[in-house]
Amino acid sequence: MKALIIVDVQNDFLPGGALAVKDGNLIIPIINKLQKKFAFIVATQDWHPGNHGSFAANHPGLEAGEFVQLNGVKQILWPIHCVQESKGAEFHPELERKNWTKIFQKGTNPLVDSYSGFFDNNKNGDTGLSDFLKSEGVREIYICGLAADYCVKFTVLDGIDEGFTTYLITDATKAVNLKEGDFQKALEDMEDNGAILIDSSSI
Ligand code: VGL
Ligand code: ZN
Repeated sequence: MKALIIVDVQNDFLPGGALAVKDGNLIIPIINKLQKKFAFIVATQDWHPGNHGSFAANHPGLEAGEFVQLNGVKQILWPIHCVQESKGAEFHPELERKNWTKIFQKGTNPLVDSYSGFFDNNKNGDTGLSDFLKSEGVREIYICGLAADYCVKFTVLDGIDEGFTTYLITDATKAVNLKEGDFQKALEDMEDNGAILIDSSSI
């Protein structure tokens, strides 16, 4: 069976949000249309406590875009975003949610960031997504959402590692692009590791 995984389509990653992805809103109608093609849909939600170690504000003297060591892992600092129960952490109101089977929250441990919807960045914490998909008989996963060069990419890479046939829906994702070319580089990383790049029109 195939599943659609919608990654982090939350207010803070959309125009006007704390960590806005340019044109992120343009993928919402594409994702809503895609959802009609899937009987099995899950979503991930970036869900940080206020004291999260990835927030620049929690490292006095440092700014977003700078790096720290967080529990032995190199961590880029972000503006405060997707704080649990905040408006910014909510899914965009135009995102259709009525057919979702389950939501997987990530980034809840203040000591480690979690880009992937499967595991946190040091691969200790497990959201349960892999076991859940496997227990439901899912073998192929189709991934879309935000952001292509962070959470989408790492969800794709872990999906491949977990043995799923993994598709990245290229027109249903947008990148943060901290550096020019990051989107293209993320696409290449995913493809080099075995992801199948596909346009939503061919699903
Ligand atoms: C994300 C940066 C920090 C994402 C989450 O969803 O791509 N990026 N937290
Ligand atoms: Zn985050």
